[in-house]
Amino acid sequence: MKLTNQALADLPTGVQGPQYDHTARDIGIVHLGIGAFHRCHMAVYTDDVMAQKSGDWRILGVSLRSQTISDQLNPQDGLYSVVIKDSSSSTTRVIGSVAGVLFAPQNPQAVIQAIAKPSTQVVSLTVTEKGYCHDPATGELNQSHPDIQHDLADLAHPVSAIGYLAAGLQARRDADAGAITILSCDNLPANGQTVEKIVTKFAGLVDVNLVEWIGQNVSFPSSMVDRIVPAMEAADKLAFAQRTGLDDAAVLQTEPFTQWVIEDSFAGERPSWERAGATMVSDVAPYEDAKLRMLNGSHSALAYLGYLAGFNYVHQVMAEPVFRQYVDDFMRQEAATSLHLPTGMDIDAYRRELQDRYDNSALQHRTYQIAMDGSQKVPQRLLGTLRYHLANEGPISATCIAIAAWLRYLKGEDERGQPYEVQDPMADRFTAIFDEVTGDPSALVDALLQVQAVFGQDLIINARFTQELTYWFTQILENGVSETLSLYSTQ
Ligand code: CS2
Repeated sequence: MKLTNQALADLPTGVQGPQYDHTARDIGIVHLGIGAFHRCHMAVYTDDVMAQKSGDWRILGVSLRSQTISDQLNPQDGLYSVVIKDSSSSTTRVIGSVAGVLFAPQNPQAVIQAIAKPSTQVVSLTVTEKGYCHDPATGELNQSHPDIQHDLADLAHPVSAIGYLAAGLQARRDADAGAITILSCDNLPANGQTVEKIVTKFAGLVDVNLVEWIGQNVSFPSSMVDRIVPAMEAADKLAFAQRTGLDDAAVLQTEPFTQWVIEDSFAGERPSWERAGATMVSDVAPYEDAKLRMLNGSHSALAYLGYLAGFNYVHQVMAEPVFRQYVDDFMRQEAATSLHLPTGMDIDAYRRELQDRYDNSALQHRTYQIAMDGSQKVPQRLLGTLRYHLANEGPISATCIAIAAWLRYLKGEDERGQPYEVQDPMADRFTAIFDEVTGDPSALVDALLQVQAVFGQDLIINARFTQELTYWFTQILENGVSETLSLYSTQ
């Protein structure tokens, strides 16, 4: 049975449909980058709110690059199933909050007009770190980014999320459609301020008056988002269809855990997400830093070390004692101690909970998936921790091992000599460095640290850091990850 509005009356046992008449609700949110994460996170919170309360908060999804999602969701009336799994149980629900999906390249004006529509109160984003077209080390707009260059020249047909936001806000101003909130839900520090800075900078380059209008009419709250959502594979979809008899091209799977901390500064209306478990605060920064350094930092460490050593999934890496101990040390001794914690947060309990989440073998979360786009992730996941301890003479070995593993991963060949594609917007630059630099490992480290968009200017001149990093990079290169972690554990 194909999943559509009609099928809801007759869902298989064990699959729960929306608990409200979703077809009677209108759109109040435009979401840029409607991938798996958004559909297991904000769309679920919004679905929960609408089940409890009236309000027109359905989401119009926008896909900026891939037509797959619109092709999957539109024939299903926007409906999709979410399977929530841990090692012992699994529950399935159908989400009704997504009204449909626009494939942006097919009709850019439709996206711009949707942002300009008075009933749209929130434009949210999950476009991943690289979607901000910024310099990861500084958070500033990268004006030479090809997508930004394109959008500066032709804002009627944008290609970047930043271009769409600027064009949409311009149209909204011209239509006198009132205040609006831009809500970033990506794993970036101060994501609200970051997108504000980037959009405002871009706006100033195309339409000076727009900058003033944005200042008066648009708010950019920050938010911390958390839920592990592995990419769905064909085999998983097939297994779902066989188990339930439901034909759902857009089914997703995720973990039970979910968290959303939102800065409560909205320019217009918003759904009461707190009713669905979101936490509204005045300052998200302590939550965001804790999540980025503890979860995402350890995730990236596990991904690079684990992938190089031949592990496909996070739970497999966690099952190896020497890796598990390393991750525990990384979090306990270096990430946790670098933080200014949110009031009342029990960081030890948080660490243990993260380890339990990584152990979830039902998720099948690929190390290769997390390893993607390191140049955009490493600064906020690892370098903040590093800089803190360099300034305070704290421990840096575990963080240096994680950075060394990333640099080694950029070689594009694992420890068994198997080549793989390094998926990263800066991959060409890294490949050229590995091709051109010969000599001892320190020459490679030196060349890689010169990539200022990642490392800034301060780290390459810090002798404590360069020596420690070179030491661990050489160990990993010459002796492999497992031996390196064993060596680390004896220190
Ligand atoms: C992961 C994140 O792929 C990655 O880089 O670290 O997507 C992670 O699963 C989420 O941030 C969890 O909230």
